[in-house]
This record gives sequence, structure tokens and C-alpha cells, in this order.
Amino acid sequence: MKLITNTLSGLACATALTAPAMAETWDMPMAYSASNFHSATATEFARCVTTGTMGEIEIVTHPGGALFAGADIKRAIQTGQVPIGERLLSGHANENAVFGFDSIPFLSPSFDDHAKLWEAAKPEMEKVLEEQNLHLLYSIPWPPQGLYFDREVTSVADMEGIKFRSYNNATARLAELTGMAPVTIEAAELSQAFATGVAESMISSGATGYDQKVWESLTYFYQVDAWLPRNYVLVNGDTWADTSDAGKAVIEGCAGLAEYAGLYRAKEYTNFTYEGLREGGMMVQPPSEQLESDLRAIGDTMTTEWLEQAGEAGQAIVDNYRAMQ
Ligand code: PCA
Repeated sequence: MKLITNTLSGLACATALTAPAMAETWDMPMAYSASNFHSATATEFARCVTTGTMGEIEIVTHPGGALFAGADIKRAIQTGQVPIGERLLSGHANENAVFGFDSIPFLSPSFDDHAKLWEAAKPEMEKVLEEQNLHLLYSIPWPPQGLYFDREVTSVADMEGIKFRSYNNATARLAELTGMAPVTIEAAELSQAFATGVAESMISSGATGYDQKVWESLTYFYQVDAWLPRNYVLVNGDTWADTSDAGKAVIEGCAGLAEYAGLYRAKEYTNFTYEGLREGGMMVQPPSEQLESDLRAIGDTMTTEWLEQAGEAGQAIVDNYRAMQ
């Protein structure tokens, strides 16, 4: 018995030399597949924090909605069920319309425009999140959103009755305004939803179509460039307040690097995944003139509606953004 005790305390001493005593594990739920560029970036971020804090804070990522489905991740972080996680915040625009600033059709259709929109919106987003006990660590855009269909579509009239997968308020509203039937499906469930006919179309990036091999069921991708929604990596506010200054410094350093790397990948991935969709057999092309102008009219309606819902805060974001143009 004595021998065992000695051995154990010897081990404890050896461990104490290499790792601080108060090691914690932070489980990090993420909604998107492990191969997705957001997930790959978050995995590197997690490793960076674990290495940088010498294991004092070990972040363990759980991609593909394995720990919590996308829709539940924000609440899980807010309530402290998990200390950290990644979420597409426009999925919560029904709670606060400001979360949907990044899903306004044609307001900021390129990476450069979108960078300005983010600069205009970031202070308001940080404020709203802090009020909800959420601390923003970093945020990365998805590539521009285009329309996927299982058939050729050259006008909004062609969309009548098609089952359309939505992922936030804006996508559901787009479906309504185009006469389609919205159905909410998590990205991780997409291949199955298309294979079984639960959905026949969606708006998303080339990246998500590529990750989910949608060419197995869908045939057309129209490069509409409607908007660039963002993913956010958030920490529970109490967890953040309890984190040492040294730990915070490492986490912020790793978060900054992740934000640059993620944006770089989002840009690189745009054309790479269009090529991937083509290799899978899909037609990847710009929308017809008719489709483009039909969608622009719907975009105007959605912009007006969003400004009404988001009130002064929303108007300030759009005004600040337009002043940068
Ligand atoms: N992929 C995510 C959100 C935006 C995107 O490009 C999805 O389709 O769920």
C-alpha cells in the first residue's frame, strides 16, 4: 500500500512539473462536419489553446452536431452546459433581428463588402452577446450563398412548390416569397434530406454542398452571391470571467490566428468547391437575367422587412456600412 501511495505521489509531482494543477477540459460543440473549413480551423484553434496553456485549458472539439445540434449550441453555451462552442448566429434572428444582419440579400455580396459590413456590425453584436452572458472570441464568414436545385430554374416562377431547406429566418422568408415550401434541416443532415426527397433545393455556399456531396441528389448551382453569413465562436461569460489573464491572452492570440486562417480558407474554398461540385456532375453557373432580377426584387422586400424588425440598431449597422462604401 505504501509503495502504491509513494508511486502515486511521485507521479503527481512529475505531472505538476509539466502541467499546472488546475487543468480543465472545455468541450466545444460545432454543427458542421469535421471536413468543413470552419471545423478544421476550430480544431487548430483548440490545439493552439491546449498547447499554449500547457494543458491548463484543453479544448476538445465535437464537430458534426455530435454533442449538440446547431440550433441548441447557443443556449448550451449561455447556460454553461458547455464553456465554448461555434454557432451560426443568424439562426437566432427570431430572438433578436440584429443577429440576421449578415443574411440580408445583396447588401454585401462579396468578401470585401462583407468585411465592411462586419466592421459596421461587430460592436453591436458584441454588446448584444455580452448581455446574453456570451463572449465573442472570433468569427468567420461562409463563402457567398448560391441556390441549389434538383432541376433547372431560370425564374422565381419556376420555384413554385419546391421543397427548400432553410437554416435561418432569412432563408425561410426567401422560400415563402418565392413560393417554395421551407423545411429546416441541419447541415449535418443534408445528404440524407436530399437523398430521401425531404428537400429538393437550398441556398448555401459551395463549401456546404461540397462537404455534403449534394451532387448525389442535386444538379444545378446558381452563383447568386446573396450574402455571406457568419459563424461565431463564443465562450460562456462566467467561464470567461473566471479564466486567468494568462489563459485569456493565449486564447485571444489563438482566436486572432483562427480568424485570419478561417477567412483565408473561406476565400480559397469558394472556387475550389465550385470545381468540386462540377467534378461531381453539377452545373455551376450564374443565374439567368430573369432569375437575378426576380431575386433582387425579393431582396428589396427582405431588406425593408429586416430594417423594420431590427429597429435603430439595424439601421445604424446599415448606415455605418453604407458610409464605408
Ligand atoms: N453553410 C451553412 C450555413 C451557410 C453555409 O454556407 C449551412 O448551409 O447550414
